[in-house]
Amino acid sequence: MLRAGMIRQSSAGIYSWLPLGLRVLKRVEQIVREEQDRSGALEILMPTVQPAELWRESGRYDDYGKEMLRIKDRHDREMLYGPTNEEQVTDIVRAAIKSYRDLPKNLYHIQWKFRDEVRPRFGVMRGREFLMKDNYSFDLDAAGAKHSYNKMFVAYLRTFARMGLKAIPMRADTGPIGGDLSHEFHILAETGESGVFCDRRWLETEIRAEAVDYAGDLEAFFREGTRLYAATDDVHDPKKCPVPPDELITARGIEVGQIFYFGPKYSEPLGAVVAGPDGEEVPLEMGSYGIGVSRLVGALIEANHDDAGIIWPESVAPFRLGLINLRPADAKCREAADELHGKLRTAGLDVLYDDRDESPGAKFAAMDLIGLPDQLILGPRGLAAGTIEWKHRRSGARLDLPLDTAVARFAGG
Ligand code: 5CA
Repeated sequence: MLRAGMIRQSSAGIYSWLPLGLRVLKRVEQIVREEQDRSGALEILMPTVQPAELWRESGRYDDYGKEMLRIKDRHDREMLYGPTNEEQVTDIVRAAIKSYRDLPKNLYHIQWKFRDEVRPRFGVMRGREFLMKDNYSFDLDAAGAKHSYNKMFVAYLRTFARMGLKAIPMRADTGPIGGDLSHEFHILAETGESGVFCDRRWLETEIRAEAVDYAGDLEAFFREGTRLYAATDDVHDPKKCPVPPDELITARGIEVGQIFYFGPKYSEPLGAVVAGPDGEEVPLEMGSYGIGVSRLVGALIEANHDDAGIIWPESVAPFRLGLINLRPADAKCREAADELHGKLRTAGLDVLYDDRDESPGAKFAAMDLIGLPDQLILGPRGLAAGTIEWKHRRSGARLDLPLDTAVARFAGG
């Protein structure tokens, strides 16, 4: 990411997102958003800086430890840079929702978080400041809360599949968020930070972004998605593992999301209650669900690269096409490349146009490193023959196309 000019480090675990990196981050964010919206979750935006009082109400102000960045404002009021938002969202809901008739609700935001990690590393994979999608579900009872959990289970599988990622749902520990039901979604990768265990059959199992009726019963879908054993090393117990050792894979994983069900853990201490159908007040049943949006950018590269650089899946690529003008100093080449660039853009294609005064070799290397799905390469020889070279980044396939068919080839497909 550094070499491709996507990000620049500001301090340990804190990065600026440069034009190319930001485009990918926004595309990842948009896929996450669309799948949240499709599931019926509502987007909000909560602040990054939160008052300490809220966290005192839940008891987490003291429990959270050094990972929480604590700050004081000019009036000496204790504040914090949010590492997560359970308290904040519960505060919103306790003020707004008083009756079971307003349930269920699922609120999400895509907002920067800060965790003062002991060892920030692997760039955006474990940062201190990072972008997370986090949402919070509110239900009247445990059955409703499980349905909300299942919805997110499905939405997560769809989200990652749309990015071309195979993220395996694994039983996981709940850590400082709490509760007793949790799954982490892991992409298997040698560079992954987490130790994971799973049934060998996961390797051949395809995860599809199926269309699902979120109002219907999702339990069958959940059971199917958890049929094969998969667990993180925090909860994996060799003595209790149902998979025989020779059918079990020990691997590394990148955790791109985690979902939690924790019932009334926050609603009870914060007094987020609703009147049930019989008029009795009950604390809300809650769950929370996170996706590491900025981490996903790194995870996508881990899953899609070769020695020359990144190979973006089309769904998240910063630009659909790269256009290289091999000879910008040549008037004919410049005219033809400028004209093609204009036509491609008019056809609605995102094009990265390299008309720099650099050697062809440097341009090829940069374009491969940046990893756009397709490249169009225009030079004097091709131009004389009325052709342009097309290179498919992933397969490496090259083909000379008639220049006048180049736009039609990529527009609308
Ligand atoms: N409140 C819950 C769910 S919303 C929560 O905070 N869950 S979490 O701790 O599991 O974080 C959600 C996701 O954020 C993780 O699955 C991971 O993908 C991402 N994440 C967590 N810590 C970092 C970090 N230091 N750098 C980058 N991404 C991170």
